[in-house]
Amino acid sequence: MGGFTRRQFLKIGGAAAGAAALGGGLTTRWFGLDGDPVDDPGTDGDRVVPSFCELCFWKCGILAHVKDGRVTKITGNPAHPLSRGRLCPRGTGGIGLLYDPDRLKKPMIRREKRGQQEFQEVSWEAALDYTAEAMLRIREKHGPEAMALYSHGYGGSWFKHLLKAYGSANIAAPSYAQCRGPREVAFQLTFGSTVGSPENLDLDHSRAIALIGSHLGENMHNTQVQDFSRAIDRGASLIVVDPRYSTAAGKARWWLPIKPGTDLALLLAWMHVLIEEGLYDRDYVEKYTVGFDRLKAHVADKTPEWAFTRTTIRPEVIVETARALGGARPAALVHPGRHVVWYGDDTQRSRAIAILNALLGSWGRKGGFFIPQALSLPSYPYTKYAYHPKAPPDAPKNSVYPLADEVLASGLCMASIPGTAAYDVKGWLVYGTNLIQALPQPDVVQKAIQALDFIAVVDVLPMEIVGWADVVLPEATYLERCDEIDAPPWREPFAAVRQPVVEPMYDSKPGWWIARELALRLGLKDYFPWKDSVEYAMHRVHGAGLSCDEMRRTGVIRGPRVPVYFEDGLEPSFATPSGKIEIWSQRMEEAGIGGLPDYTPPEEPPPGMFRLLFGRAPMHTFGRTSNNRFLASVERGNELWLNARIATELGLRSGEMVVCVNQDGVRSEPLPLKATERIRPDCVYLVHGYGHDAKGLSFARGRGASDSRLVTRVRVDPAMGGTGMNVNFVRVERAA
Ligand SMILES: Nc1nc2c(c(=O)[nH]1)N[C@H]1C(S)=C(S)[C@@H](COP(=O)(O)OP(=O)(O)OC[C@H]3O[C@@H](n4cnc5c(=O)[nH]c(N)nc54)[C@H](O)[C@@H]3O)O[C@H]1N2
Ligand SMILES: Nc1nc2c(c(=O)[nH]1)N[C@H]1C(S)=C(S)[C@@H](COP(=O)(O)OP(=O)(O)OC[C@H]3O[C@@H](n4cnc5c(=O)[nH]c(N)nc54)[C@H](O)[C@@H]3O)O[C@H]1N2
Ligand code: SF4
Ligand SMILES: [Mo]
Repeated sequence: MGGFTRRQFLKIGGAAAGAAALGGGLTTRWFGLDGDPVDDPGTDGDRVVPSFCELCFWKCGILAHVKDGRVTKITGNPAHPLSRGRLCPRGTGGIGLLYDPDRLKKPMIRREKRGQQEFQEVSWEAALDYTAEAMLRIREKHGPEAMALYSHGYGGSWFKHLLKAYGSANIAAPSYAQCRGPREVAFQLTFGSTVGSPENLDLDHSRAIALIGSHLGENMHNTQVQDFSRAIDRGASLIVVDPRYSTAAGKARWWLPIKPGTDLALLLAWMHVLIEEGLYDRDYVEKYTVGFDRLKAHVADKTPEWAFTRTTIRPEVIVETARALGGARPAALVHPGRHVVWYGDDTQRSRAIAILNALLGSWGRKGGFFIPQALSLPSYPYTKYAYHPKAPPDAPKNSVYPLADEVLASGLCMASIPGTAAYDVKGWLVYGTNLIQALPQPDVVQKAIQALDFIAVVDVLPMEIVGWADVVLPEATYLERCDEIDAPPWREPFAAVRQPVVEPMYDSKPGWWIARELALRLGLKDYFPWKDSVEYAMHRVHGAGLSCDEMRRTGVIRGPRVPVYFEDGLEPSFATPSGKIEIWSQRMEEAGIGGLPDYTPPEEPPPGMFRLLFGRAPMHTFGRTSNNRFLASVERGNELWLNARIATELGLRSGEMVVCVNQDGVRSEPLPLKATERIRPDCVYLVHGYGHDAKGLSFARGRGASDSRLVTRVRVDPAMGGTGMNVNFVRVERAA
């Protein structure tokens, strides 16, 4: 399938000839979203099946075009509010996953020592019996809580249900403590509501937007990038704060190449200017917030000059950008980011962002944060879980991280090393997460896995984690199965269905089937009373009084529009202890972290070393798409960004192969150098998700370098246990 040019590639899945454009905009194209949105995508296939995407976790509505039993192209469903007739490049590339020749094809059981990647193909019968027996043994010997589920991705719902029925609440995903946890905790503390996914950002109507690292356009969440592009086309002022000149910085009025790890100083100085110059929303602050006076005193000395010495951003730029935000309020938005586990003070930085938005009066306002609304679907009338699960080994009750409101993937991993936590975790069921690349500190992860009694992996590809499994359960891809209904809170309520487009290939099975078969073997039949997931999903749709036929025909049902802004009559309410927006947080104060965010300076890189930073590439989702030949035709590997002047000093040239060696002596795989003015001299940058060493990834293996390997240190957030990962330093050497 190789050999697409970027241009040809971007046409794929885009507008059919003559399709009606709904207002394209130059910037969406510049960011690489596919063609014009279409009303009627047309098809040269036999049929078109609506469903939703799983190439990332945004879940855009898709139309899968099928000819002679094969999926020929995937386009955006015009009726679906998260795609509006468009997909990001990855979404169109789902075919590359479906027809990936390296897919897991049969259940397998480990033959050699754990981690040697040697397996024997077995029947489903044998694999399921083996798994169920191991789970029963663990429950009998150690209690149900000794079994943990790691689950990322939408098909995981069946396994979560299974594990709760089995008796364990130890269910985690790296998308919390390794991703957006601090943000969710901070917004919950401040506004009484998380930002969630998809985020409730009204970028579409914003007149000023500040991005703190969030590299929209490389971070390609479809609707968000569409809205962002529209705001730029309409002339919104864009402020990009990033040590690296990101794709978004290329569209910005101000690029603030901040010294990594010092954002809190900038955020406090912005507050200082907004308050000092009376640019904040006085009415809003008076009516809806508590703690403003304390904040005012707190930031009185956080002048732009003070911040300059920490951030290296010139005072006049700090003042100008603060005025741009203040002048556009309430249609002004400081983006809360998504992957925010950077330096260990991340809940505090996210709180500072939340407070800034409160000063701008943007929560609940047009051009700020809309208040999302969900379509209510009754849950399936299951038997109640008959369990009193033990708190996770590092749960709030055990008081390790007082404000964690989800189980920590890193915590469960730690607890698998015997004797390190309140109790030991002995078994892992891993669904849709490549923990080897997703969790920090590879040596800890390996030690944990080696100590387990049992590990089973449900995946679609032979990723690194699969190589560590005792038993491998090959799942059918999202194009071959039905999952839970998707009805997230959003700008307008909706519910969408995922339905099989084609039959499962090889001997792969849908997750619902695997979970149900395990349940039958675990004596949990009552918890899976339905015949299949379609019956389950349609039961919920029908229960909400919606038409199952319409749902299956169009893929999505949209509820009535309801007010999502305070100015449209939505009654402001904040689910915080005070019932107001908490600028000063009693809970943070009581946790000993401080009721208001405080700046602490980051550790400096040792001489000759650079801070290691990483992020996303528009064509890829982490490492899960690097074996996708369709997507890799555009981006084949990663490069190491290094400041051009530093490269010259080191005698290194663009294009030559280099390796990174971190503070603990860990070496990366070789990768090409990108010497560029677009990054500060004190850090280096690479795209996450490369450097695969799994034997079965015949395409991705050996391409590029893995940042995960170099993240041997973390700084843990004392509020919620997030693992700050931007705290590693590397030397750059010419590859041998
Ligand atoms: N194409 C694509 N899109 C994706 C994903 C994907 O895999 N592929 N993944 C999705 C997921 S799960 C997530 S969580 C998001 C992540 O996307 P974001 O939340 O946007 O990611 P971050 O890792 O926070 O941002 C990386 C950027 O932060 C900058 N940065 C690093 N350190 C600092 C610092 O100290 N200060 C500042 N101001 N900037 C800094 C880096 O230079 C880089 O540009 O992307 C989502 N979108
Ligand atoms: N060093 C470093 N670590 C990071 C990050 C980073 O930038 N750098 N980013 C962090 C962030 S923001 C996040 S959200 C996490 C994400 O980390 P993960 O949760 O690991 O996400 P993915 O890398 O998408 O892993 C997806 C896994 O699911 C499999 N998969 C794909 N589709 C299906 C399916 O339909 N069914 C099943 N059963 N499996 C499927 C893939 O083959 C792959 O093994 O990683 C975090 N960890
Ligand atoms: S943002 Fe892209 S990859 Fe993610 S769900 Fe939407 S189309 Fe799929
Ligand atoms: Mo993430």
